[in-house]
Amino acid sequence: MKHSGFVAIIGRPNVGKSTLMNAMVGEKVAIVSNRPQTTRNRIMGVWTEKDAQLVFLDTPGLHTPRTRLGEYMMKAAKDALQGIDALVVMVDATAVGKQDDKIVEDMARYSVKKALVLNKIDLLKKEALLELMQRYQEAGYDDIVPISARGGDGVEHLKQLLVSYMPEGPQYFPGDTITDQPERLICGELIREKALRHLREEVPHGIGVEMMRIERQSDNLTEIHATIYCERAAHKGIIIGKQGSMLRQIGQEARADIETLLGTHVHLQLWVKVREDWRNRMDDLRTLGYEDKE
Ligand SMILES: Nc1nc2c(ncn2[C@@H]2O[C@H](COP(=O)(O)OP(=O)(O)OP(=O)(O)O)[C@@H](O)[C@H]2O)c(=O)[nH]1
Ligand SMILES: [Mg+2]
Repeated sequence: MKHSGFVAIIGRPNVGKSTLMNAMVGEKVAIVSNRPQTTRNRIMGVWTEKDAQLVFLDTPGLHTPRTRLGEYMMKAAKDALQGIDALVVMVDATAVGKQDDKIVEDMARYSVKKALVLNKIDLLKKEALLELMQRYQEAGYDDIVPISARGGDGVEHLKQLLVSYMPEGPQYFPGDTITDQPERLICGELIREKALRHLREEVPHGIGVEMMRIERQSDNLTEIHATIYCERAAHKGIIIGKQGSMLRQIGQEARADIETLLGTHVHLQLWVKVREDWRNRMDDLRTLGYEDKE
């Protein structure tokens, strides 16, 4: 192995960090949604070729936490910065604000190689992009890289740049590793993704998924039981929907993705449970996997 190392992806919620990591790895490793605070854990994604390996750490979007879950998320983001070889700081080029400037400034202090990535350029006029590049010229980054994580523009260029940032190092993971997340966790995340996709306003933030059971029944069938947590009785009604229509929709979409992931048919049973204020309760956070491993 010639070049290898760890790359953290940092930025405000919803800028496209998880989309970028998936694009880099070439597989869906982290869930994506247009709701802010989609990612709640540090998620690893690995890309390997003959003489290079990039280990990406996708992180929860930086924000001021209002719950214990939020605090856990911010700690996960901060912890990801330890021992990295390079940093990708990402902004949404169509919506740069004060919070982004603060993050860009704070992260400039890290003494590792750094790329400032301007994402979503597919939605941006050239003049606006040039202006933005000008604005960050003196921000202290090794490169400013405009990309469209979703469309693919600039992604390969960024990857090669990151490889060039890497020190000489070992192959940290076997060549076929793409993530550190167990299958069980990814299944839960896929269910949460579909819930986020269909739910509005404050409901998505209060969603959690507990995987109750995941069991191979045969070579070609997996049985999965999962519980969707929400914070209010009113939310439960919304999640279930008219005659169960919403829950059915979420279940169908999640099942399709899980079948692709596991390569078997899936029998998916979903329940909905109200747990008031679970985002502030340690026992619930632990049950849902939001727990410090140290
Ligand atoms: N138009 C456009 N949309 C994008 C691009 N990249 C990401 N998105 C969209 O932006 C939204 C947020 O993407 P995510 O990858 O979930 O963002 P994130 O930064 O991981 O968000 P958090 O996990 O909440 O911090 C999704 O709806 C994506 O489809 C892009 O290059 N162009
Ligand atoms: Mg994310």
